[in-house]
Amino acid sequence: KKSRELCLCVCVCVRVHVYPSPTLFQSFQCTPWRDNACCTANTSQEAHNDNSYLYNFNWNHCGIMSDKCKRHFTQDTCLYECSPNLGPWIQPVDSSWRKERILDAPICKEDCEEWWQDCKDDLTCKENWHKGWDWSTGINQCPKESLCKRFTQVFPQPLDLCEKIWSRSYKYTGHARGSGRCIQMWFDSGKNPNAEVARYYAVQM
Ligand code: FOL
Repeated sequence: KKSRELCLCVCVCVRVHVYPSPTLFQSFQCTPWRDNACCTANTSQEAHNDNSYLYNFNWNHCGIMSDKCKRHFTQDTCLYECSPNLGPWIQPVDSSWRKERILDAPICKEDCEEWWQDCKDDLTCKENWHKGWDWSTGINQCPKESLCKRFTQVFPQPLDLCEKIWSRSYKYTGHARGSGRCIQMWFDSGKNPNAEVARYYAVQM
């Protein structure tokens, strides 16, 4: 009983400090976007769930994905769904599940490298996670011919992960976090560095 009360106390404290906004908009890893976001509170919550209604996507298609790896996919979902700064890289597409995509958004070197490092010990059966799954059970499973391998076998370098996994949503850049030349997946609430990056590339393009 005591430990339950302690847990409740911790949860309440976290809420008070992390979500001061009366609307409780956003959740956990999507909070950096809470002041200006393209996603709803519902979507930001769903971004944290396995097999969320967003795309019914199963991260655990080759055994349970480690937490340290999954947090990068959650962060990617927050950026993809919530960022108001991806305009220069939005392209129209004609597919069954979306009318627009992002193409070649210049992801910061460190964000890509840390994602790759933290997923090194995890397994996957596919290089492009957008296409070719077996959806017969309603969630994506590895197709018969695709064996589970280490991420490092499927994605030898960080560039391979960031560029190939979502069909070139991202372009790997040599640019560093804070340079104003690359999109950051991770940043602290209240100082979104990606607005300046979008402005820079919008002028260039
Ligand atoms: N993150 C980023 N950065 N870019 C993205 O484009 C992105 N997309 C998703 C999640 N995070 C992203 C969405 N993921 C299917 C598979 C994955 C997915 C959405 C949909 C899917 O239904 N694939 C079918 C083909 C569907 C079709 O192309 O018509 C399949 O064959 O597996």
